[in-house]
Amino acid sequence: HSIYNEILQSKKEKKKLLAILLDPDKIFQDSLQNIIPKINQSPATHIFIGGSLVLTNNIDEIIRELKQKTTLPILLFPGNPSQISIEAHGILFLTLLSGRNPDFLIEHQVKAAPILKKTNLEIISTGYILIDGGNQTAVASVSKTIPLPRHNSDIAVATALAGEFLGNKLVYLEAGSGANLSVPLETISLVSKNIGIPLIVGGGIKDIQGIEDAYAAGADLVIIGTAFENDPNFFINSNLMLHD
Ligand code: 1GP
Repeated sequence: HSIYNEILQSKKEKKKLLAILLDPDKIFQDSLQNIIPKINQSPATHIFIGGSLVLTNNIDEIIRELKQKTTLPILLFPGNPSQISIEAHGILFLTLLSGRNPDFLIEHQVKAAPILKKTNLEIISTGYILIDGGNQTAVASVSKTIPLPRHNSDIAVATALAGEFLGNKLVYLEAGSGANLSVPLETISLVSKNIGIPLIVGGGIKDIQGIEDAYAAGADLVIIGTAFENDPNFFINSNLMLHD
C-alpha cells in the first residue's frame, strides 16, 4: 500500500495527520533512544527526516533504528540529494515553488532522479512554498530564496495552484523550521479551499493550539520539529485529537 494513498484516504475521511520532523544533525544515538518512546506515545502518524543542511552521515542508521522501534511511515524531507536514504519508506520530492533559484526548482531534482531510480522509495512530488515567518530561517538562507510575503495570500494560492497543475501531489506551506511566526491561518484556509490535493503545514508551530488552529484552517498534515526537539514531552497529556 502506498503512503500517498493513505494520505489521500485520510483527507477524504477528514482524519488529520501529524508528522514529527527529526533533523539528523540534532540527533545522537543516545538521544534517539529517549526520543523513540516519546514518538510512540504521541499522536504522530508520520516521521519526517531531514533538514536544510544535514552535515552528518548517520541518516541510514537513524532510520534503521526508527524502523525497528516504531511502526510509523518514514518520509525523507531532504534539503539536497545527499540526504537520500534507501532505508526510508518514501521521499517528499520537493520543488521550491516560492523561490526563483533554479537549483531548488530543478537542478537538485535532476541530480537526485537517477539515484532515486535505483531505490524502492515511494516518490511523492511536493510543491514546497516558503512563507515569511518573521525571521531569517535556515531554509531561506540555504536555498537563497525570498519567502512569499505573509499578507498576500493570493500569491500563495496562485503558487499552490501552479504546483497542483504541474502535477505536484502535495502542497507544503512552510514558515521555516524555528520560525517566529507560523503560516497565517488565512493563507492556510485560502490555499486549502483552492487546491484539490492534500495540504501540509509546518514551521514555527509552538503549541497544541497552533496545531489545532492549522487543522481547523484546512491543513491535512501538520509538522512539528523544534517544539518536540526542545521538549520530547510536548505531546504527552496533550489530548490532541486527529479525528473530527
Ligand atoms: C520545518 O515545518 C518544519 O520544515 C518544522 O518546523 O521546527 O518550526 O516545527 P519547526
